[in-house]
Amino acid sequence: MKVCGSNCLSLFVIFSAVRSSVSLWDPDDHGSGGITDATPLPINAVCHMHPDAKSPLNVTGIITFNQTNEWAPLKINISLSGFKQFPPDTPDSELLHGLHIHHYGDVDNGCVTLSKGSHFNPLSMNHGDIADTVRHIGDLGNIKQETDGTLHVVLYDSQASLFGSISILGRGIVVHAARDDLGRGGNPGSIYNGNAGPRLACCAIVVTP
Ligand SMILES: [Cu+2]
Ligand SMILES: [Zn+2]
Repeated sequence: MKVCGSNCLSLFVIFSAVRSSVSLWDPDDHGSGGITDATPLPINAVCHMHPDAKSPLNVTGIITFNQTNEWAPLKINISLSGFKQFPPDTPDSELLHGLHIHHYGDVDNGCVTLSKGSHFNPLSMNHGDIADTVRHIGDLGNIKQETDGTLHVVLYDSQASLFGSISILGRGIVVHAARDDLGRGGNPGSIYNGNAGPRLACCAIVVTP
């Protein structure tokens, strides 16, 4: 039985050409390490902070996340600059900024999409501090800037995680202009969002090697 004639040869030529063109970019595209669902722990993630379009400041920097396994605490290393500068004797309360993981992480349109969702809250809790049992998973408390406008803080968290069905991967982070009242403000906004004021900058949490 004749399945194909001269067409077979041209089909083979086309197939070979596609194969060879694929092989030109395929190895680089998938990298040499090849992270897959079966790749063992740990997970590292990063968030590249960019200023909100409405902010008068130029807060930028990087937040890195490292977690060795799903039971280990999440290490959050925050290094930012561009905050307002203050005199050396400024009280701490003026140097604090609310930091939240927000539900949405799409930063293609600046911080606009993040503002359409509130804090990441898959367990339907009230707003609180990072050290509280009752809190949004996205509540990372307050971080304190230096008077020179920089900020270097390392946090360890036992609720936010890079693992599992309520992972923070793909969510957004917002650093706010004001101090977060941590749910203790005694008004409706307090247990909802902590009244941390306008957004200074935001970023998306993405996996990195
Ligand atoms: Cu927020
Ligand atoms: Zn919250």
